Amino acid sequence: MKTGIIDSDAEKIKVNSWNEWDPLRRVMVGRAKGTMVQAPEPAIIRDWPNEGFPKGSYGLVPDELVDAADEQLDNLVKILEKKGVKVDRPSDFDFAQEVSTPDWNQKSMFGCMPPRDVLAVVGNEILEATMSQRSRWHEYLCYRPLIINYFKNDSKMKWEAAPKPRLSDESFNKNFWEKYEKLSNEEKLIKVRENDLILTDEEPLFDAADISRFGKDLFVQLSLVTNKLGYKWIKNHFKDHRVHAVTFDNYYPQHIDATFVPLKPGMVLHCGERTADPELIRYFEKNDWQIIKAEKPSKTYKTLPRMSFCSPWLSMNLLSIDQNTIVVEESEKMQIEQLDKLGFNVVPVPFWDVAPFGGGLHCATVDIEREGEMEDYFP
Ligand code: DAV
Repeated sequence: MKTGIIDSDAEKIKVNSWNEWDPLRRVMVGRAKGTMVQAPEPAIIRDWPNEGFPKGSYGLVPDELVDAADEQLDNLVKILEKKGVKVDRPSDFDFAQEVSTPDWNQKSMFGCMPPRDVLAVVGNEILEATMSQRSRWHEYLCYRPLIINYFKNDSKMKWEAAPKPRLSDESFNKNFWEKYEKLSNEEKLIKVRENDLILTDEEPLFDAADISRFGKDLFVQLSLVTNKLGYKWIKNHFKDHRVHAVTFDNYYPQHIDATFVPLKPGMVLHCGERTADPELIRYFEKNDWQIIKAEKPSKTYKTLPRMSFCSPWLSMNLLSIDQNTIVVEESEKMQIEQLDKLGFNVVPVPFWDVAPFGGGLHCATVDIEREGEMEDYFP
């Protein structure tokens, strides 16, 4: 099995990443190949009749989409390598397999994109998230060869897996989607604020991409894929951190990294359309952080790529190479110009073809090593 790690650099591996902005040394980049349109399950509805995937059907994402995405992922790898960043890629895996646990049977898995959803790197620890979709229950397996290699070659690395969830019917609110779609926007936001969404609090559930790392402070978004018990588990697990639960005015919250994105100490990019908890804003302002309202995305919901289930706000789903250098999708001209004016050196990279596989530049990557230690940016 190809793991992307060659023996000569094995001894140099050091899992260490405390925030989203310190100088990047090693990163994992996902793959599109093998990704499935997920078979039906309580957590999600996929319905793309014009693409040959009407509700209830499932199967491999069409080759032309896969090839376009893999080309952009490979191109990102080259750019990162040129900048001296080590890049690791997950293994091939047959996601078309039917999988089961004692509680359920699921006709397909999903893919090895986006790794950010599955793996949280907090300091010297790699934490495998519970995930909250049956099709993603086994997804950690495609990252395991890399994780085992890191573990073998890093004397300090901590490796954890959050409790594997059962994801039985009790973990999901019955007929949630049907009822939710009938609510007014105001009613939806009340539910979002209370995290009364698809997931029940039967057991802890979270995706790693709902965690945003600011040194000693971790912000965890309660969302469609992260419940209150998931937050509680994260809070109790990271004892040396201050762990905050946050919500935003977002009708379909899923992952914090297109909503509230740190750029460097003292500066965070916020999707203005998604109002934050006043308490969160106060916390940042009290500590003299600048909250920058992100510029408009280049796309609208109508012009998103085929089969994409993300929002146009992938425009602010960035990957920082260091405090001054940020990789941004190349067609996001207004976002690029804004960052440019703020003094950042922007590296434009074509990446919208990756969206149908679950995200942008931040989603598609997991930083394994950045320089730096844990610092308190909210003293
Ligand atoms: O707001 O469109 C994007 C992040 C998906 N991992 C959004 C979520």
